[in-house]
Amino acid sequence: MKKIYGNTGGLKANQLRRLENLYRRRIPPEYVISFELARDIGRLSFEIRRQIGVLINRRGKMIAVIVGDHRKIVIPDLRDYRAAPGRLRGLRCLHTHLQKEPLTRDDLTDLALLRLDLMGAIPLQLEGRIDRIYLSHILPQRKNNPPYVVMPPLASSRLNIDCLELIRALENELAQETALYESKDGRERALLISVTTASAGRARNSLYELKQLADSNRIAVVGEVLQQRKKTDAKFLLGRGKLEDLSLMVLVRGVTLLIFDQELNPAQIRSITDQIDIKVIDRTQLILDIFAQRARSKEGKLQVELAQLRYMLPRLVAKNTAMSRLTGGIGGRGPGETKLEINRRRARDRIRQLEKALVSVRKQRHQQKSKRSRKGLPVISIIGYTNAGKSTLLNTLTKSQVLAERRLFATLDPTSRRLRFPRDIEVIITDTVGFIRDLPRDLLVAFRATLEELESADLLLHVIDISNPRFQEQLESVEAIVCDLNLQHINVIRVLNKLDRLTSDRAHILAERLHGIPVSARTAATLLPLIDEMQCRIEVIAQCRSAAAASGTECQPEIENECTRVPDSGPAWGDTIEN
Ligand SMILES: Nc1nc2c(ncn2[C@@H]2O[C@H](COP(=O)(O)OP(=O)(O)OP(=O)(O)O)[C@@H](O)[C@H]2O)c(=O)[nH]1
Ligand SMILES: [Mg+2]
Repeated sequence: MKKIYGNTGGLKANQLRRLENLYRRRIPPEYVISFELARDIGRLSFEIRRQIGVLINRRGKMIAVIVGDHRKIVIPDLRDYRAAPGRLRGLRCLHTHLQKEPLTRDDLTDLALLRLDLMGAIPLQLEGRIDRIYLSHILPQRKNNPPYVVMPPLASSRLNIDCLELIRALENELAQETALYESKDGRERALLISVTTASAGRARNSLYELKQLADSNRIAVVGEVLQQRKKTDAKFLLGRGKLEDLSLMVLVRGVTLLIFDQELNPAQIRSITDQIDIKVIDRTQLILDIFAQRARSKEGKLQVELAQLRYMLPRLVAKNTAMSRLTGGIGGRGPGETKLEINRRRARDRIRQLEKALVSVRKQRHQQKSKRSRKGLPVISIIGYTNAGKSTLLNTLTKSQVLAERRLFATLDPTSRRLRFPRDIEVIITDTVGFIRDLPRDLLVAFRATLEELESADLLLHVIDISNPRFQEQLESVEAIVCDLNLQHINVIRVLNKLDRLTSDRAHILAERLHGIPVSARTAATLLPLIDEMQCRIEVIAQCRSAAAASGTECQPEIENECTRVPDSGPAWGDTIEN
């Protein structure tokens, strides 16, 4: 027995049988629907006073028979008929309209959202007779608004419209359009979306950072959508109209992934994926994914997988299909071994397993750490927003070759180097993972190894990229994380980096305002005032320590900003260095 979808309650046995018989009908490929079929559906629909809809594939086979109410039908889940990027669904929908009305807004929205080949309405005339059909199709041209056209009404005697040819022509046009956006390298093609109550400026800045994160993850960004709302809707993040636009962009630009700048709750993810059949992730998941790819140490890898699973667990909705879309990770990379079809129970088991594994890895690390001697050398840790130039600073200071790149989170695992100051003081200097605004809590925990190193630092160098228009916000984020990690008792020098990108006046003003030392981490000569300052602070700390050791008390050097001075003639200020 074939399933009749929708509102079949109260129908008589013979009506149900006639509905079921519709599955036996075949439509010749050149016809949008045969006159006989349209006529029979019309009669039955008139009789039961409900709309009747049919979904027909390109071979003219009946895929679904749907019964609605007097105003609408609800198209069933079409996930088994996935549309490839840049293609239509391969199904057309035709349904009756009892009030003789032409295509409604809902019909056209469904056409666009579901990427149907065609959407048609069969208005019923007197006694359920039919005399015409309204048809519409997607119009795959850029800058086209709305994204569909309604064709002139078709007389019921002229339903031979070379239907298959029409659909093929549409898809060809679509393919040409998509080719404009196509990337041949198999990268994910993402649309970045921000739905926000924040100011446009703030939202744009945030989207810009999201783009950098996507770039860092080798994702091709094919478009950005910003929607400002008075207040956000807990259930539907986006309005239906916006979803419709998105759906078309997905279609035309061959988008494979939607990335939201805002954290999505499970209901929101569901409401989006119910409408657009595509992988959806948010900023946190993007960051987690970057970390998953870059983590090198065993502990780092375990931590990131744990963070990913913990983040996803509440988002694993009951439906299996949605799960696979959510947990696929980017580019089909699932977290660790657990690939696509992961379910809650397995996720929980894996979480427990990871937690256990971590305990033992940590134990080992602590044992090794106690073996590794620092010979009592003072430790300076470089911290700062991602991409601020921390690794570059470490390299220039210690003449080493730590990876420094124009991508976010180039560094994940900490690196330590020895550094000897001119006044013959030796220190250990460590480079750390970069911070970022709204760093997911689980990730902070994930980098405990790095962050534990920070706890034992004697001095923090907070590197700030003052050439970045958002440096103030970044500085505040880093300081908030420093407080969060309980590190505020450690002495900090603010290092104002990339001064080569600023005029010397501007650098001077910022140095005064922020009580920091301007440098260009790429150029050794600009680091002299910083080295001076570091030496000065370390000396004070060393003195304090030896005094404390002698008296058996704890060393609490009160040197906050004591040594900080703005160099009046820093070398090479304002010199431009090639990027
Ligand atoms: N113009 C200029 N660019 C710089 C300077 N210092 C670093 N950069 C560039 O900034 C980018 C990021 O530098 P990194 O040293 O990798 O930054 P990071 O803070 O270690 O970044 P993550 O490890 O990703 O958190 C690289 O392209 C550097 O070449 C500078 O003084 N001037
Ligand atoms: Mg780095």
